Amino acid sequence: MSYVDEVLKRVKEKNASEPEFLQAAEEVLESLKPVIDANEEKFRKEALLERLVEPDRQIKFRVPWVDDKGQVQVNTGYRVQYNNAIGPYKGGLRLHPSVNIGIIKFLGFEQIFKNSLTGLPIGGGKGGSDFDPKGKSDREVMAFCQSFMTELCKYIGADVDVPAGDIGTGAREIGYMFGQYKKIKGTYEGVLTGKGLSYGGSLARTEATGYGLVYITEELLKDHDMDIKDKTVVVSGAGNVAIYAIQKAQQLGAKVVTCSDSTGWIYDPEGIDVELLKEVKEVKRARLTEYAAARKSAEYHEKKNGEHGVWNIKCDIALPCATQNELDLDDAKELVKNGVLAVCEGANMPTTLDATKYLQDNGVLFICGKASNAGGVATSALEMSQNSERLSWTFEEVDGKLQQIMKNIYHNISDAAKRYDMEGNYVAGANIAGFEKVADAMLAQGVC
Ligand code: NDP
Ligand code: 2IT
Repeated sequence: MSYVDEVLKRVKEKNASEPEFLQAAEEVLESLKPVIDANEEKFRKEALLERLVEPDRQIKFRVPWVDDKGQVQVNTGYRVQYNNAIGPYKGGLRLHPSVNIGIIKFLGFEQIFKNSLTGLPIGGGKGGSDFDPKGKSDREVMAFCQSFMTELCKYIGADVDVPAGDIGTGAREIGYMFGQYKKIKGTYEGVLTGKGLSYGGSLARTEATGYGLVYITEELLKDHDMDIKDKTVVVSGAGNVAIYAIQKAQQLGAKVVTCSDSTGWIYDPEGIDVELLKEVKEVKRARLTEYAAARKSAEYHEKKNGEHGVWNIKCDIALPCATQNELDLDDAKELVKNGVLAVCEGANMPTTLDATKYLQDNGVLFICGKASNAGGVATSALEMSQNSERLSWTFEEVDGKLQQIMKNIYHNISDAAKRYDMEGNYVAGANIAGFEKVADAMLAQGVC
């Protein structure tokens, strides 16, 4: 049995109750086969893959807090510090009722390769809690965040591990967590990214993931003699990534006709009104029914079981920006039937493995999240640089660096795929290019 198959078999036996982690591990290890096969003896002796799939440590803790009725609530908090071969652990905090250790591990594992692809010195980690911020008062969210940070602060630091936002964690939550860290530790340091602009945040971090996604999509199309201008785009999600992907795609002349949230989706043939969407989601924290109520051209569709809505709309480009496994094989078939040219992932692992294969087999240009959504964490690393030098760069400066980083990522993953005779396979290219730097650093640092 090959070294990769051997390790995959063991990973499956050891982590049978963690389907999302297994999915991520399978995708990465399978596509590393040509690289590993070429160095099999050395990598096996060094147990490189065994060390890569096992996190440095997993921290799990109780998060007690008091709700507005005076009732004590208890959630579970997690931080998985996966790999710090190339820099301090870096990755977001997800607050969603579906969070469990398998989900945090899949996200942390992906983060290792994504962070490597940015070209910046950041290792991989992820955390979060099964806390649901939806429907909670600001005071309840603050109580949760303070309790969460009271424990988490023991394990993080500007040179150790630097968390940030993810699903359910935005500027409000980061602010409460930063305040609590500062109060307990007594130091003012860049321990979190995605901070507000008045206390060390970076301009363009809010926009970075969505903008970066569109920049890499543009570069992909350009490389295939196409242009994003006048293309019809479908987007899923209506959160941080989706909103700024819609905004940038529209600025570049595309027409974005959908968005979605956890309860329903919008089809707006005249193009999504991004200012209205921001008002509904960022200011009111309301459902998309409010968008439809305020906009004549918009149709609202309630989400039905097993149906993902937006992928049935005819488009040139699809940008999944909500959550994992939201685009399955049926959706991929529908997209191909409707002539989709490119699918680029804004979310982490939104496309199932069989859907990915179907899209690739049918000639659709496909970039996986660890490359295409890396603009967020890359800009977080730029926030860390600004904090270290105690300076703030202009929006144009940060946005310019982001554009260059996304272009570099595209060309690096494209070149890596070509080097292993898999031209156009950007999934393999991303995994290989991300892996090479981490593997080199791990081998140089000895057995640790
Ligand atoms: P937000 O919480 O801002 O938005 C998530 C959006 O997805 C919401 O509109 C939410 O609906 C919708 N959604 C639909 N179904 C689900 C579900 N089952 N679970 C959770 N959300 C659902 O998160 P982000 O925009 O920050 O993140 C979106 C994706 O992008 C995630 O996969 C995240 O890991 C990834 N990502 C985020 C980065 C960042 O910088 N924020 C960077 C790189 C990747 P509703 O409004 O009803 O909650
Ligand atoms: O998935 C991701 O890359 C993020 N949620 C952003 C992480 C970060 O540290 O900015």
